[in-house]
Amino acid sequence: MNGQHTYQEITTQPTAWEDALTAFAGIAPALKTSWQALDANQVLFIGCGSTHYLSLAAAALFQQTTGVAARAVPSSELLLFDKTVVANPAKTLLVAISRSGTTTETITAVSRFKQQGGAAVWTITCYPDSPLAQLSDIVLPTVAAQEQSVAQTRSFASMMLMAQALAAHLGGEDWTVLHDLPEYGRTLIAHTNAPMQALAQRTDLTRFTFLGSGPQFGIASEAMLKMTEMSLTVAYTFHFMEYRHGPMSMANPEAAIIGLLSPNAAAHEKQVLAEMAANDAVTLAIAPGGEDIQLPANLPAWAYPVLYLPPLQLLAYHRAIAKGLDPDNPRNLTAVVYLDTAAF
Ligand code: F1P
Repeated sequence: MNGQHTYQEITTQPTAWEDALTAFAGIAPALKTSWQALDANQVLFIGCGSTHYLSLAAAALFQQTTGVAARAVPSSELLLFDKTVVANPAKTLLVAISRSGTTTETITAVSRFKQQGGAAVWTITCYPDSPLAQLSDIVLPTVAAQEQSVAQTRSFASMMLMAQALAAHLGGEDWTVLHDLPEYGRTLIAHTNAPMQALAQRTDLTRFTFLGSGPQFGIASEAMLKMTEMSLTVAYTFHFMEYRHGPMSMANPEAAIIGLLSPNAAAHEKQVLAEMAANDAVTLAIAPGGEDIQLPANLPAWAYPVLYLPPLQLLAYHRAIAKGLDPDNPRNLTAVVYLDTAAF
């Protein structure tokens, strides 16, 4: 049956989330001590594909909670344009995110950063014995999230949750609030599977646009990549307020516009969706405390990013199945991209 690994990995992911939080609890004290000793003035998050998009969300959260400048770039940017992304390696913490821990661009970028005197390298990965982990000063492991499917689902969510715990903890917040999320995840999967299948099966919808801002932009980007990888459907990502500046020319009855509403800018974000619905686009809001897909209300902002993922992953999965495709083996893709390191 098509997509059996993907479906199983999406629907069981809250258990992997619990494993990630258990692992985090074991290393939380050392992380705080190492962070304080580093005295970094920049934190750079890197990854490739899905894990680049994870890095975008992680960097936004990290700066928001710690007040330290944080940004995210694809591993290839650090590799090929290092002077555009790192001002002072000796004051920079590099956080590498990689499901496999074997992606050539990420490993090579980390090695180069260390050669340049980078202050420290921390890695979030599903494989704590991987080559990337061996290059790192600290590893944040999400072992239970290892998966068979090429498309990242529970691995992404578990690594995202690890990044959320890291941002909260180093920002002086009570990260243990996150222990409530696996149960919220189970409820979301149970409640959204059928409506996401119905939306995915709408053959009148030919394009999917995902809108997100702040930490949600990285999650919206991952939703776009899942829809692209798994179902070969045209998908776009924009910051909410950017959609009016050109892309909304595509808002019409063939367009599905999925808004990842934030805890703190929802009024502005809802207005964008309302304008697109007025152009006869099909809109759907995933929102803390309300709208079409309801997330729990009153959580701290840094708790939300992982919660948007289950419905968005289910949407992409069901779209692939509706098109007779196998999301376990997306066309042209392999689980890891290996390149000739001699080329760099
Ligand atoms: C990075 C990556 C994935 C992508 C595909 C190919 O892998 O680009 O993000 O979805 O599976 O590899 P990793 O460094 O996170 O293992």
